[in-house]
Amino acid sequence: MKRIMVTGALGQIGSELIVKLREKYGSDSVLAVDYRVPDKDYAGLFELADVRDREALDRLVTKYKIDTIYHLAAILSAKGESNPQLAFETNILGLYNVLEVGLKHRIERIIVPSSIAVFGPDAPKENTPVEVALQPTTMYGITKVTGELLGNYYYHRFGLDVRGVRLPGIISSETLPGGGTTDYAVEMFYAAVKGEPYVCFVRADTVLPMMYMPDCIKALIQLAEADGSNLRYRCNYNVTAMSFSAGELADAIREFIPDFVCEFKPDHRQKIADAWPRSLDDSAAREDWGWQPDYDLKSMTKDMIDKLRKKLHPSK
Ligand code: NAD
Ligand code: AKB
Repeated sequence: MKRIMVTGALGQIGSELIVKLREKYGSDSVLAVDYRVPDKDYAGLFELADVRDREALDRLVTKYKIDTIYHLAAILSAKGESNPQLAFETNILGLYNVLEVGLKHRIERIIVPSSIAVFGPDAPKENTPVEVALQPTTMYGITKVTGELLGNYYYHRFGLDVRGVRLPGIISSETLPGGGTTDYAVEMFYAAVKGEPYVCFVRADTVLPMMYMPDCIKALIQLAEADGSNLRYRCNYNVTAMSFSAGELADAIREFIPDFVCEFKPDHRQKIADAWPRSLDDSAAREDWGWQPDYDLKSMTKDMIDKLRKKLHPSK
């Protein structure tokens, strides 16, 4: 029986990853951990812990005999720029604690998502390769580069099986995003389905790589289960599904909700978006562990709108 712990389990990705892992491995095999108190109707194993507290993590790994950790607890790009010290402590010290506890208990596998935020403004914008100089200009990006390097180090130095993908912006209907630069893509859908206008915080011509949540969950679990001997990289696989501009997203939504009104008023987050790639080369993930996304802009837009209509207007 697998014994999986997911940190940051109440977040945008964690809340949906937990459901999939529980379907796959059984409810009793998956422990959700976060430092926020869940809703009172939260179902399944849950423990409160701060990833900056190594002893707390150690206690949980011992108590539940954990063999696999999906480490998702983090502070994302926009929130990280408003509190860089918190981003450093959470993302770097939190990961260091997870790796040290993993090493102490000889955990079988640790999965740590990285991000397109590892790339800086000097990296090629189109079809950005895995191996390129990483010179991020945000604290979030700096913590993500450090996370990749630490994961690689623990693998090569200690044989700890750490793996990770560089995720693009993730779009989902279940849990709102937690303070990133790509949040506009999710917020646009919510506004459109509520029948409200939306003021987008990046320019209409801002293009970023994106992915729908079912593909994100698929990528994380597929990499976790991949044959390690096929992996050329450990913590820095590029993965992507689609690239579109903020204006193209508004147009795609208008195919289903024709009267949706979207204005574009860039704020401080424009600079972060401008420093990131417009598209990624994810051929290594496709070759090494069979990565293949299921959703494109059109199929994602339809599914997002169907799901949000049911969630926000259940009686219609
Ligand atoms: P999120 O902000 O939605 O959720 C993070 C969760 O971590 C929250 O529930 C928060 O309460 C928890 N958390 C924060 N600090 C903590 C601490 N000290 N101790 C315990 N829990 C803590 O983030 P997400 O979007 O679910 O991202 C998960 C991972 O995926 C992160 O590593 C992020 O960098 C990466 N990622 C996300 C995206 C995206 O678009 N969502 C894109 C690229 C990479
Ligand atoms: C963010 O915008 O910070 C995240 C990410 C791409 O890492 N969504």
